[in-house]
Order: sequence, then C-alpha cells, then structure tokens
Amino acid sequence: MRLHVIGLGGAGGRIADRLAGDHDGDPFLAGVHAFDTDMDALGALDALGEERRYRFGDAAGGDGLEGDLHAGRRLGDAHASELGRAMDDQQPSVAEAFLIVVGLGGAAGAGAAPALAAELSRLYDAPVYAFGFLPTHDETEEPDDDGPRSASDAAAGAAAAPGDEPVPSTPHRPLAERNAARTLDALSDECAAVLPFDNGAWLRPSETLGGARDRLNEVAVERIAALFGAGETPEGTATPQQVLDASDVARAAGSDGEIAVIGHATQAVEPPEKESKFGLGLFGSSEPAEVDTSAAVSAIETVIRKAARGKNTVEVPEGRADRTLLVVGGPPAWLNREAIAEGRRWLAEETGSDAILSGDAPVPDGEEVFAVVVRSGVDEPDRIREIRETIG
Ligand SMILES: Nc1nc2c(ncn2[C@@H]2O[C@H](COP(=O)(O)OP(=O)(O)OP(=O)(O)O)[C@@H](O)[C@H]2O)c(=O)[nH]1
Ligand SMILES: [Mg+2]
Repeated sequence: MRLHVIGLGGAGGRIADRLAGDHDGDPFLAGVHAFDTDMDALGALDALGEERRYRFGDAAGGDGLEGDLHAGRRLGDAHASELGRAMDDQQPSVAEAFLIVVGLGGAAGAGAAPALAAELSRLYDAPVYAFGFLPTHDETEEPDDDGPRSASDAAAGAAAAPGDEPVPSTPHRPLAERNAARTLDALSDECAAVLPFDNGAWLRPSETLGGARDRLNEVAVERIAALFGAGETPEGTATPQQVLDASDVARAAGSDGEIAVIGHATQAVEPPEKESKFGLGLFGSSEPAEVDTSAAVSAIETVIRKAARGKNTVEVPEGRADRTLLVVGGPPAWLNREAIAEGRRWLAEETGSDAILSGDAPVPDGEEVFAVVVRSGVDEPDRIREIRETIG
C-alpha cells in the first residue's frame, strides 16, 4: 500500500532515515519525513534528504525536550497544522495509510505524535497508525557515576578501534515509562491502531539500548516494510488470486486504537528460473520451471509457523488475538494455494481468532518466501501492563 511515514523525535527520525536508506524508490514508500525539535538529531540523519527533515518548535531553542512530555504536548498542539503542511511536498493525499513512528518514552516525538495523528485524521480519510518503541527498564534506573549504562557499553567503547563509530550511550530517562503510558493512551485515542515494539525484549543479555539500537531499528524497519510493502507489486506482474491491499490491513488492524503486533519470518528458496530440476534450457523451453510441490508446501508451512510463533514486536499472552492477518509472499511459483489455505486454518487454531484475513505478496524475482502475521485485539502484553501501572 502507499504509506506515508512520519518519524518524530530521535527514534522516529532514525527509523524514517533508515526506511529512506533501505527502501527509497520502493513503491510502498509514498512519503517519508522526520520531524524533531532537536537540530543536532535531525542533522545526524544520513539518507533522508534535507527537504524531508523539519525542525519545529522554536520554543525548544533547537534542542530536544529532555523527557518533558508536557512541553512536547504543548509544542505538538501548537505546531500540528504546521507539521501537516510540512508533509505537502510528498503528496500526503495519495497515501493509503500514515505511519507515525516514535519512541514512546521521549518528549519531542511522543508529545507531538497524538496532535499530529489528530491533524492527519482531520485532513485525510486514510487510517493513521502509530509505531512506538517501548522504553527499557534500564533507561529509568539511576545511572552509575561514570556515564555508560553498563559494563558492556564501556567495554564496547573501549574496544572500538580508532575510526570506529563509538557506541552511543543510553540516555537516562527517568520518566520514560510514565511518558510511554500517557502516550500509549493518547495514541490509542487518536490512531486506528498502535503497533508497539518492545525494545527490552529485543535486547540480548549484556546489550544496552544505545549499543543495540541500530540492530533493533533494522528489525523494526524490516517489519514495517514487510507488512506495508507487501502486495505492492511492480507493474505487469502476474497476480495470484488475492493480493494484499490497504483495506485488508485496515480491517485487521481495526479503527479503535487497539494494539496490534507484528510477527515476521523469511526462508530462502531457490528462484525457479535458475534451478530447474530438469536442466536449464534442455528442452529449449522459455517457460519458467516448476517448483517442486512438496518443497513449496514445506517452505510455506515453516514460514507461517515461524512468523506466528517467533519473536513478535511485543509478546502477546498465549498468542491470542481477535483478528489475525496473514500475508504470505515470495516468488509466485512458491505461493502454493493449498499450503496457504492450510496455514490459515492452523493460524485460526493458534490464535483463537474468528477472523483470519489474508493476502498474497508476489515478489517475481524474490529469493525467499516470507510470512507476516499481524494480531490485533490481543490481551494486554505484560510489558504494556507494567508500563501502564507506572501511572496507576
Ligand atoms: N529502538 C529504538 N529505540 C529508541 C531509539 N532512540 C530512542 N529510543 C527509545 O525511544 C525513547 C524516546 O527517545 P527519543 O526518540 O530520542 O526521544 P525524543 O522524542 O527525541 O524526545 P526528547 O529528546 O526528550 O525531546 C527512548 O526512551 C528509547 O526507549 C532508537 O534509535 N531505536
Ligand atoms: Mg530527542
């Protein structure tokens, strides 16, 4: 679907930047912007052109807001329409959905996100989704006296060879959990759905957010692209029965600001054209070679199970969901209909969902099959309950 991404604040800006770096030119990425009060944070972005970055909120004097969510809300309310206008150069009116990306524990991004979501909903018919990073426990803890958030940060810093990028330290954000709780509430009022990403659950033992953020951001971008990029096939592609479209995602995600969770898995397959069992070109045929049925069935089955049971953006209690969306993609010859139908039945059992929506995502020259499983209407994830409890 045509998606317009708006990264707000430090985390949001880095995701917008990475999306631009990895997916500029992909048909799904209709627009991408980064907005922050912090000039240095915007200046540190790399792939996103100047014209797609925008500093707002003169009152912040070009700095971040250091976790002052009230200040962030005030600036968001005051500047939402200005931010809406700053998107106009990339034709937001053609977007089929908006995705606001934000670190929920911060201030500039988390503060502005609800007001921008309200403004976009007022201006356009397309659903507004929020993708938000949940803070880690570490961030709210009192720092040691010497700065780095853990021994491994210090070690990584010390081990860095001259010329290597230093490991960014993890800023101390005592209010991160409370900010996140308030922002989750506000976003769920203003957005069609909220897609949280549990930073802490994705850290390896001994890793810190500062040290691991690039890896986490890669995972986040990969999932955003897998879900919203699915089904955007190049012109002229032979399309199987049911290519995923924006309304499938909208139906699955719902419109009441519920939490939705993204599972994703890939599996490498051999492109059929290159590896015919019968010897390439032996019969002088230009027809694409067939894929062995049992290989296709097994690849589809595996990838669906991994997407459903593997690590989610947030852990869902028992994996239960009211609605589930299944997207299966890859080279068309590998998208075995029976295997996908069987996968749907399995997923209905697995999630207890009444509604399983599904769509194909043909990738003509792809070298992997993939599955995306979106659960919506889930029981409250533990980490989100913990965060909500910080504000009672
Ligand atoms: N995954 C990931 N999470 C991040 C990253 N940067 C920050 N976070 C998370 O997002 C939260 C908010 O951080 P920022 O996005 O830097 O905050 P901000 O919106 O710039 O707000 P202020 O700097 O306080 O004005 C932090 O508490 C972290 O949990 C990042 O690059 N990747
Ligand atoms: Mg900041």
